[in-house]
Amino acid sequence: MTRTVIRTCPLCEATCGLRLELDDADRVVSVRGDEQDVFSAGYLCPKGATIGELEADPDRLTTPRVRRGGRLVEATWEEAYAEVARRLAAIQQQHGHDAVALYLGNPNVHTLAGQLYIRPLAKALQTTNISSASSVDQLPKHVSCGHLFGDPLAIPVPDIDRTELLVILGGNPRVSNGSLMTAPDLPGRLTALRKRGGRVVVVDPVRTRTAERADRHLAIRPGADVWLLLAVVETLATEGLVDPGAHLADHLEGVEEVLALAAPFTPERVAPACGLEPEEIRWLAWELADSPRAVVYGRLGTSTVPFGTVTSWLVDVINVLTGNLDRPGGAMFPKPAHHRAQRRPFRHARRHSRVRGLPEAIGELPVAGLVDEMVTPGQGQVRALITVAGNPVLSTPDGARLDAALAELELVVAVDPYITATSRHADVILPPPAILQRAHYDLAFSALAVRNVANHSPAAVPLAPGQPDEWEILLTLAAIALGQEPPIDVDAADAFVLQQAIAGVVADDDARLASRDPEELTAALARRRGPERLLDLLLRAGTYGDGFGTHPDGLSLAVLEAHPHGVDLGALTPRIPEVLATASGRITLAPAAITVDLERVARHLDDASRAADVDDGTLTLVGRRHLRTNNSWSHNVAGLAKGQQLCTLQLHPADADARGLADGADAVVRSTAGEVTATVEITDRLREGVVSLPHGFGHDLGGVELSVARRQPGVNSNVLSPRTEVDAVSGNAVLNGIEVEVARA
Ligand SMILES: Nc1nc2c(c(=O)[nH]1)N[C@H]1C(S)=C(S)[C@@H](COP(=O)(O)OP(=O)(O)OC[C@H]3O[C@@H](n4cnc5c(=O)[nH]c(N)nc54)[C@H](O)[C@@H]3O)O[C@H]1N2
Ligand SMILES: Nc1nc2c(c(=O)[nH]1)N[C@H]1C(S)=C(S)[C@@H](COP(=O)(O)OP(=O)(O)OC[C@H]3O[C@@H](n4cnc5c(=O)[nH]c(N)nc54)[C@H](O)[C@@H]3O)O[C@H]1N2
Ligand code: SF4
Ligand SMILES: [Mo]
Repeated sequence: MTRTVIRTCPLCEATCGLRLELDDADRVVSVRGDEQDVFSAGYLCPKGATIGELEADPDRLTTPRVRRGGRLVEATWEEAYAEVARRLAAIQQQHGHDAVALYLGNPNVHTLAGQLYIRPLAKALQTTNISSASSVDQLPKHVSCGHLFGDPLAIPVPDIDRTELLVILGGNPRVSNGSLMTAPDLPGRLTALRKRGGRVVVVDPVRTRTAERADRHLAIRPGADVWLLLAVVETLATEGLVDPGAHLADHLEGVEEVLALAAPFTPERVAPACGLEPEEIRWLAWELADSPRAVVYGRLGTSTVPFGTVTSWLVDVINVLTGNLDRPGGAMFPKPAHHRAQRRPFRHARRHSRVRGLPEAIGELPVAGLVDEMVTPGQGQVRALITVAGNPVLSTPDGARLDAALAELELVVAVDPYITATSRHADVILPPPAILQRAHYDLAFSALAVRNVANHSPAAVPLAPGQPDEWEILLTLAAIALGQEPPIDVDAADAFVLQQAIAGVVADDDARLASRDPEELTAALARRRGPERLLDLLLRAGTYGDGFGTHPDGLSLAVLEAHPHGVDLGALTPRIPEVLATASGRITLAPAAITVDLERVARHLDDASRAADVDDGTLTLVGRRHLRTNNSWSHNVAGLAKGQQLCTLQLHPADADARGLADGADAVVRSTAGEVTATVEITDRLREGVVSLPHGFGHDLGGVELSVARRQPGVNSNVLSPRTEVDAVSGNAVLNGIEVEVARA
């Protein structure tokens, strides 16, 4: 006998609906795309298709590990928590709270535990040393939107289903399935866009899958988008093409200032540094101005670069100047179902990291500075690290140095299902349950989706007796961090979290539950616990919510449970007035915190223009993703690995020739940070002078327990990323556009 389970795939931002068949032992026997899913309509990628294999992976931990005599041995939950309590308290007492750092990895944005219970843990730790995968990813976008719109989470997304021109910079959605743009079946949506007469332009040093199926590909030099976009603004200004539209008239300031700032960046001046023709740049500006509905979209290749924040800002500046912000077919703000607290005007750099003075943003410090906090003695030196769903040794800059620093820490605790390059250093590993054992709702991605959608997946498989859910692990750690002795009363801790959440919604004038009686709400939520109870509250308090009775047709978790394929809340609608949280109440198009960096932008332009004329033998390294990978943790799924070597150093034929490198040969790649030896793959997809290596590999370090991944371990590309190279405004790591030398091994 099998049973059918409908749930959302949590593996990437696309949020596809899955239709799983489970046997009597709760094993996944088949996976299909859920054709009735209101958003994904049956789409499925290879990762979703192999989710059963991931769930059944024998290397996935189901019980904690504790280090005894140098080895990570199995332990009970009681033993593991006791070990954390004993050692954490000692470090906090002796060295203070900042001695314990917290690193939060990418899957936290894909779990309810990560979205709802990290904050209590972070607060309980009382440390300023909090970093996350955001600062090797989209932090510049949070900072630019924070300054533009007053809210770092107000990120406009391309209205891909209605646009007529989509300009993609530094993104490869046909492979990544989209990011900061939740849209299941992006390949299908891009094809549909072109079928209805729309066009896709891709700006990327590599002829990616997305680029080869686009109407035009501009093979820019890595890191040069900032100049390209400034020249687009300059062209719009000099040719009288600036027209933000009447809909923004009362909500916008700083246009003239931006135009003045862009004036020096003419297409002629920036073209050599961009590696493009001035006419190509003008063409792009004209197309954006001419198309009735157009949108510029920038992703990883515009973010993990030296001018990540300025570039991310310019993307939205151009959407504003061409009249495409907050308009159908342009860049629009999703309206998710859950309640979000009202924001005060965004501020960043409220404090700085101890050693390198890197700025705080969205409550965290850039992870590029973490290793320095560990190895530099002094008050506040980091002596312990807690990772939750992260693998910073493979994902963050200067991986080898971080790896060495982790080995020296007094305590490492990893909340992770695997023994990875990072968690191999752990003294205690606390494994979360499998995906199907947990409830799932996309709090993060419903706020980035190209349609307003709500979709909940209850747990499909029970937890084992005594096995905690991930939110219980996080709350237990929080209580331990506050000095409580395990066993921890998780329900009591959770009651406190709920009271805080209720206090937040009743105090919010805009929430459906403003001024309601907290006790009444608590009573109404009594039959649930944990993240589902919080989620129910947030849904009922949200703009589509039932308000606990005031809007009987509104949403609640019960409504979503009755709609396993999701609830479609419609196409995106204009909503700029309610989005804006700036001090002036307007879009601040020329925020000083960002424009201050333009002086550096100009200086680097002159350097880059000069460098464009000389060939000093160095190459520029960029990253890439593959349809069958998910950062560092998909490589243990045999059905995805399929024996094919994915971690190759791609090189243009001319660059390979110049170095006497043949396809399949070993090449040494060297940067100022380190060196790796990788297998050469020659391809003319790359712009000459550019080489590419994917990240997330390097699974052959001692102690890593990933038996499938170890067979094709690949190399850690982040050994090459210098931790000293960051986007100055946000502190985000530079992972694309790294200078390297390549030679025969
Ligand atoms: N050179 C280079 N470096 C990059 C990038 C690049 O393009 N180039 N990309 C960057 C980007 S965009 C990102 S987001 C980061 C990712 O950086 P990280 O988040 O640090 O790395 P991941 O590989 O996503 O590791 C996720 C970890 O979480 C564990 N995990 C999976 N599911 C769960 C769960 O439900 N709960 C818990 N507790 N753990 C879980 C996995 O076993 C794995 O160890 O890497 C960045 N690094
Ligand atoms: N299959 C798969 N899907 C994934 C992931 C995965 O690991 N595998 N990871 C997920 C995560 S965490 C994220 S954040 C997203 C990322 O989603 P995307 O940003 O769409 O993915 P990338 O493939 O990293 O695309 C970055 C592109 O930028 C280009 N690039 C590099 N430098 C520059 C530059 O200076 N300028 C320009 N214009 N382009 C440049 C690269 O050649 C590359 O094509 O993908 C998500 N989806
Ligand atoms: S595209 Fe993303 S969400 Fe959809 S099946 Fe693949 S991994 Fe899952
Ligand atoms: Mo990411």
